[in-house]
Amino acid sequence: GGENPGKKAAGIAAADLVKDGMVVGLGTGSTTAYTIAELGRRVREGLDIIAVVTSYQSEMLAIEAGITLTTLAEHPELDIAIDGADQVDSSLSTIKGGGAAHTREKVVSRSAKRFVIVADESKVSEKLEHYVPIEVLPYARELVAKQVKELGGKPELRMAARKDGPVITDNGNFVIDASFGIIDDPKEMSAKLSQLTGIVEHGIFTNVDEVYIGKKDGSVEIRKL
Ligand code: DER
Repeated sequence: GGENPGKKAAGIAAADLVKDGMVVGLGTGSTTAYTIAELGRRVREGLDIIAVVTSYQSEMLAIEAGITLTTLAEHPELDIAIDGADQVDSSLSTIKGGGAAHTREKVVSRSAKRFVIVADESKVSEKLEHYVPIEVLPYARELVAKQVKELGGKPELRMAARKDGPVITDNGNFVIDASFGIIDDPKEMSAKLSQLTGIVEHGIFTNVDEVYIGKKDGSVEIRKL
């Protein structure tokens, strides 16, 4: 709860990348929420854009902001995608999925010419060590857990906070959070996780073009590959 000056600064700054005529991918989470609100303000002042969302959360925020929505089917090529992160390392490799939205987020990020992460400085780490969210078919949850253990990870089925039982994603699946400790080679880990049988998508993103890092004092550091 409460405003986070770093998230707000990063989220608003990234809105400057969105120009008239663009088709924008809108990510999920509390940092991107600032971007969505800012884009809504600029749309009211005449900015001409349409957007594709990545979750019910971003859809509700975009509708509230008055941003015209379209679908990925109608606009498979996006000009830019802006999204949050759980952790970003020094090579801009990123872990996402804290909001259980990473499957559509990854589809949108891969559909965009430019993929920008917005985050406060608490998300930045030399190496990735945050657990890796994995969207799994409920039917395959035990098989995925076993395979995660075989990779040296510790799997934990994500239970809901305000619903009995597990979190259910916007796609109707479960999430297993896999702790691996420090991930020295995110590309290698990403490839290994993509091989697992029964997963829908994992939360390691190695396709980030730039990161807007918001600081407590409201300043923003931009890191590019
Ligand atoms: O699920 C995600 O990857 C979201 O982008 C989310 O984890 C970002 O978190 P935030 O609320 O701190 O922006």
